[in-house]
Amino acid sequence: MGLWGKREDMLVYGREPFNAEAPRHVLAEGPLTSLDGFFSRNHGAVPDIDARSWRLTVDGLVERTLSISLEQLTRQFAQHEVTATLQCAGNRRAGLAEVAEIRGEDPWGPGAISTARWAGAPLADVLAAAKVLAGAAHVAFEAPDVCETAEPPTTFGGSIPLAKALSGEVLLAWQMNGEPLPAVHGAPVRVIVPGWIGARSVKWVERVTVQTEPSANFFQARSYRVLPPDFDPDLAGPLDGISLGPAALTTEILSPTGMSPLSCGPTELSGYSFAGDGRQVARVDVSLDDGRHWVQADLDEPQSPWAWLHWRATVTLPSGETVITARAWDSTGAAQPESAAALWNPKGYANNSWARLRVTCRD
Ligand SMILES: Nc1nc2c(c(=O)[nH]1)N[C@H]1C(S)=C(S)[C@@H](COP(=O)(O)O)O[C@H]1N2
Ligand SMILES: [Mo]
Repeated sequence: MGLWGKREDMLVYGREPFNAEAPRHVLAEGPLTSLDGFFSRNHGAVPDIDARSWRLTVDGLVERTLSISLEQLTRQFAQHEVTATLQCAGNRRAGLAEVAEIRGEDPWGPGAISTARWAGAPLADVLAAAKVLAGAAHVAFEAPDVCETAEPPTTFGGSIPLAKALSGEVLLAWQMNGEPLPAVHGAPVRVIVPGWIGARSVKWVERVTVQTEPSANFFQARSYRVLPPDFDPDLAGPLDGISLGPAALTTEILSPTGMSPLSCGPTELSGYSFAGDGRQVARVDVSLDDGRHWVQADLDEPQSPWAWLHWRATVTLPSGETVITARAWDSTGAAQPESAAALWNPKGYANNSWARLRVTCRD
């Protein structure tokens, strides 16, 4: 077994902070990702938290400030389950790095995305117990892990608008696929914000603050923002660029993997598509001629409105080299953008351009 209980074949970008994604064939295995293949994205060392002394503070614009133990959280609030896909804003960054250099960020492939069945208390129920006061607009989360590479070093945090926080799908989760939440995924309790970039699903959460403004934490105010292409991220000030929230519609090809030559003829392609907050994947097309002709893929039934779906299509691959292209449409009629070049941004976020995979076939 690898680090943090992960598979040996994970692609590990760093041991501490631990950052790793599964190879394509693991993501293709099914609608839920096994715990040992679930990607992990960390900005600091995994904190050592004693679940017995852990407490969650709920404060800010609330009538009653709460301090909740794990036992109180799990016993006094009804347990809800949500199957949700978690995707890092840096998923598929490698496609942007091919366009132009991206400094200081890991070149994630298609695997900074995974899906689990999360169980926990709806954040809305906990906020109802604290009674949110008038004027509240955002809910901020704080965790104790420290990112040493931030300027200056800082703990991790972020926020979501109050409307999202009060929607039933946002959880304070203590279980993942029926198991207690593993340490690397935020034990004892993490936030799960379905449909939003992974950074808002704060792990090891210790404090929930209801406030008028978004979180001033580095990871909300300065990082996870789409900067204009000509901005130097080191010189960008707080609130420069566009703050990322709801995830962008995206697609990847998982099979074939592009690693070894194929035999020509009918070949089954498969992959994932994920639509993000409040939208559904409505159609997936594949092309063998870079989008001049498209074939519609068959879609698997998604496990929930918050989960990716897998799709498959059979195409006849010609001899030699072919670039397979795939793109999705969502329930609003929007499609993915064609090129990574058009989306390039200095921190390499939100690459949701068409998936492209080069394969070679032999007769
Ligand atoms: N406390 C804390 N929460 C965090 C992070 C972190 O570094 N510290 N990383 C965030 C990011 S950027 C992502 S993509 C997800 C990754 O969750 P995972 O490691 O469970 O896959 O956690 C988010 N929550
Ligand atoms: Mo992320």
